[in-house]
Order: sequence, then C-alpha cells, then structure tokens
Amino acid sequence: MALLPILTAPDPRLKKKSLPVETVDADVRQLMDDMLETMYDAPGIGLAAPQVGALKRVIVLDIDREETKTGPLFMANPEIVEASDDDVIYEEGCLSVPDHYSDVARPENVRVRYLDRDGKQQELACEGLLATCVQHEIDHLDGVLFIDHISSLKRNMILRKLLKARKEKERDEAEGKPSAKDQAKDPEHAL
Ligand code: GNR
Ligand code: NI
Repeated sequence: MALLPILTAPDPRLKKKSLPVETVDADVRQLMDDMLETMYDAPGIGLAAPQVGALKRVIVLDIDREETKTGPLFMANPEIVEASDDDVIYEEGCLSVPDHYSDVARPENVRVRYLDRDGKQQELACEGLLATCVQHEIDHLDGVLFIDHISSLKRNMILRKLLKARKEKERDEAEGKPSAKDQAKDPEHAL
C-alpha cells in the first residue's frame, strides 16, 4: 500500500477523459488499494483515479453514515444506468479543489453498474450522500469537477484563489518552511 499525491486544480490531467479498464488485474487492484489508503488519509469519502494522475476509469468510495454504511466500495468502469427525475442539492467539496465548497444539484437517486475489485459486474442502487458522491467521482473520469457545475464567475474566483495558494505554498517550500499539513501532524505544534 502507498499514499499517492493528490493533484489539485488547475491541472490539465484533471480535465482529461479517463480510459476504461480492460480487466481488473493485479495492477488495477493495487491502484484501488493505494487510492483507498490515500482517500482515508486525506480524509475524503471518495476518490477517482485521475486525482492521483492515473487516467483510468477507477473510483473508490466509503460513505460512513448511519443510513449508508457501505464499507469501502471499489468500482472500475462505473456507469449510471438509471437516474431519478428529482434532483437534490448538496454542498460539495473536492480533494482536488481544497478549501472550497459549493451547492451542486444532481439526481437524488442513481443506479450504477460497475466491475468490483474481483472484476465481477455489479449494480448498486445509490441514494443520499452516496448517490451524490458516485456522480461526483464519475464526473472526474470525464474531466469534470464540481466547480464546472457552478457559475463561471464563482468558478474563476475559486481557480484564481487555488493558483494563489499554490504559489504561496511553493514559495514557502523554497524558503524551507514546513507545510500547514506537516505542521498539524507535528506534536510540537499541537494544542
Ligand atoms: O471527500 C469528499 N467529500 C464530498 C462531499 C460532498 C460531495 C462530494 C464529495 S467527494 C470528496 C472527495 C473527492 O474529491 N472525491 O473526488
Ligand atoms: Ni472530487
């Protein structure tokens, strides 16, 4: 198992369409396991392969809610085969759009068909946060981020702030300052 670096917007790899997996082989399973570890570490409730620079149609999810305790889900080539007419609005975030959140409307319930970690075809009826998250992850496989669902004014403001934050982080690192994330993990800097 390994932690993989998560790409952040703007990055051309996050805008690309990912390719279907031919077979769920040992390499794909390794990618799934590394993605799950990376997602738990972040922490997040879903992760798509392009977010770690692998342009393959692979996603992992784990929604830890009373209503939807699914345990970890591994999906290759996920497809929405049915969607409800009714939409629901959730405030979404994304590990590739750190520190920004926006309301996004999506179908409330979806049925997803995919290959599981053993390469077996499965279908899963998704509702609540799981339905939102699986659609957010499949969007990543098509080069779409949640900010592509909001106004261009708000999207451009977020992208501008992300670029500024990246430049400040690069400058701090060049000066040898530790990242905020490393500082948070350092017991010297704990409360
Ligand atoms: O951790 C995540 N939380 C989340 C909250 C609301 C809607 C979607 C998500 S997915 C996100 C992790 C992520 O970026 N997955 O691609
Ligand atoms: Ni995301």
